[in-house]
Amino acid sequence: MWLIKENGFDKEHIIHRGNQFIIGHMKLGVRGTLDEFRRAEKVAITLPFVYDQVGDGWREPVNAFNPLFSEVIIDGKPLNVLNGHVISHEQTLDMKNAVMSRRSVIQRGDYQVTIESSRFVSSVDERLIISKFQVSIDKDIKIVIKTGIDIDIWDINGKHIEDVKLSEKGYLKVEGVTHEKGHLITCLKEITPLFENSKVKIEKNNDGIFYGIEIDAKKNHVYKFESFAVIGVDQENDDLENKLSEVLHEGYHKRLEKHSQIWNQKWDVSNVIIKGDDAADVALRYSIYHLLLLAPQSNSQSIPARGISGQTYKGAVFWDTEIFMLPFYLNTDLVSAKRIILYRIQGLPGAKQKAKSYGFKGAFYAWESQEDGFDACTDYNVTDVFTKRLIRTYFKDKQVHISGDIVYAMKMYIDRTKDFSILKDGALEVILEVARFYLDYGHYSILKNRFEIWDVMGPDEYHERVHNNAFTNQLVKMVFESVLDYEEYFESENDSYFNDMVEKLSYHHELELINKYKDLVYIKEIEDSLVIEQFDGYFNHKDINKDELFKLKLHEHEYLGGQGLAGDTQIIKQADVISMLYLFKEKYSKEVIKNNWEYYEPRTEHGSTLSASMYALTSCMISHPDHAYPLFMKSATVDLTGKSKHFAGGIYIGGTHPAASGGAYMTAIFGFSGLSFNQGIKVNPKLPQSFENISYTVRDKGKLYKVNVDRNESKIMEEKD
Ligand code: IFM
Repeated sequence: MWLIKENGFDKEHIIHRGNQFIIGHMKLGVRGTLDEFRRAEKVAITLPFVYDQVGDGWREPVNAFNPLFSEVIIDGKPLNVLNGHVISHEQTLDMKNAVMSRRSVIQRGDYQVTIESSRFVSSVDERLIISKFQVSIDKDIKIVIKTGIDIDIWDINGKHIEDVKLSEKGYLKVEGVTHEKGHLITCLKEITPLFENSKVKIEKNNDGIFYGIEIDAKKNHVYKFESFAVIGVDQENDDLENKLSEVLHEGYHKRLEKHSQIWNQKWDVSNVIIKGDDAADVALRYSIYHLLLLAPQSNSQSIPARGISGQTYKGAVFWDTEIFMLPFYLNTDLVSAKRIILYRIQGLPGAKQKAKSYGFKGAFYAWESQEDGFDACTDYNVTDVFTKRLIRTYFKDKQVHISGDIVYAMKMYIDRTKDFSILKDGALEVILEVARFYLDYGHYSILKNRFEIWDVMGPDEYHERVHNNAFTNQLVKMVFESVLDYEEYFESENDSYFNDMVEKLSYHHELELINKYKDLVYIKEIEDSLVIEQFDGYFNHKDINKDELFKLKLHEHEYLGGQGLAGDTQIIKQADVISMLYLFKEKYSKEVIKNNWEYYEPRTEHGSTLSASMYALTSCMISHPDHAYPLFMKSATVDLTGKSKHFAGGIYIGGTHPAASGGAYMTAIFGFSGLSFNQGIKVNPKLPQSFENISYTVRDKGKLYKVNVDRNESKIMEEKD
């Protein structure tokens, strides 16, 4: 099943459909809005990793001009799904080819208009958006098709593009510069009208530049055109004109063929087929579709937490990418996996700068990372819904686990690929600087003879400024151990690189401390109940039932963390100890995992879409795939159903959820099929009731394998690459 289809039109679903039907790639994110939609309907052509800040507003990615705008005007008034009587409406995403289409039949007075369109963002030429549009009416009538470049852009903290110039040069052109860094953004558009006897006028106004094509439409005749647009940033603008004329010459279908070939190649190595459960099969494919859209396109790109779906979360990269998405790329696309790592290597100066700004040594990575590792997170990231005042949050300054997550990812990359060269590409320096940061941030307690890490926030963001978060402390230990492991690696290779780096970074003292503390990092005890306390004193918090707590809410979007309702209770926002148990599974028994699962799951809000998959994965580890199944489906369907938080406090946080997509993939592959690489490639299936079979392709150490997991028999076969 390759199609996602929605029938019927409901204004309430406009924002969600924009996310659900997204197309594009890491250079151009095109929300799944309709041709006639404008800023009010949250149309966005997002330019990932091109950021801008206006005044004190949040720094966010720039939304470009919209060349996909087209509408039909009859009797002097636009006729569209928003103002006409919608007889039928269908929106489709063809995941195989990454093409979005719509078909709407709209009635006004005594006539019905049928509008159809399709669009794709070329995966061959990354600056190109291609579409086709057609209209027919069941009556002879004069119509105007208005199509052009809309410049009235939806921005959350904009207006980001200034000095906008409109021109017509045999094609439509709009250019403008961004406010902060003066990036030149250009958009060219041309159409090839495939109908005759029309008059074309050019309209230029505050909304943009448009062709108005006047047609004496004949009953049931189809009027159609193809539209080609190129969007460039800075030096990419140099050959936009050539690109446009080249593509005009080739046309929609030829370009689609080339684009589809690339998508089909991507699917060849990444598709997963679930037999026996169509809903799971399509939901997982949809998750993979998102991960394919989001493959970084250069070494200075990683993956923002809301993908390419707009400006929420400031278009920034969080730990989501390393912990929840990287495993997909390690299995299917090593170029992207490496880029995810290189992005953090490039972010090292930013991370050192951040550590310094707080008075620490080493590298403290950005909680919300933009270009060059700049931290876009603010100290006041949430608004109080009652008073409209900003609430002090501690994501930026206390979620120190981010640096350890990055080292964890580097280690994962090296373990899976055996590509130790990444250490020389900068990963070793990152690891050393992260360890240096933790040495400085934590402290050795003489009385307790242990290394403790105080005043942090774990993945559960509701509990602020806690001591010895189990998750964070395990990561710190892992970072210290990694330093020594890589020291040993270079020694075994007779390579002086490690020692040279120690010299270069004046790291002798740190190395001594790491040797001293690596076995003294305080790892939270396993209690008699086999449960691990999330942080010092967590068990003393009020043990209230989740539903009871929610009943106390006075506002749907009120913030529960910090001083909010959950702050002094045991209700947690998202998997915390459970995430630690998944990441460090080799250190804990099944019994411990089971007891912690049973303790923490009822106390977890799953208020972040990162949460469900960690519970699903650990559920498989304790042989409860049927408990994992609903959590897997929750992760895999979040952007299909739109069932996620759209507000935190008063702040809009909607968009797509690639960490949930990655988590769903991980659950299917590592959970249900039980894939592991530790002792060669192996599976240990734990299929939920509804699955008959799961099959997929996976790369490991330069080889490609076809894995087929059945209830009775599993096969892993090497394939030709
Ligand atoms: O990184 C997450 C965080 O763990 C919870 N809030 C949302 C962030 C972005 O997805």
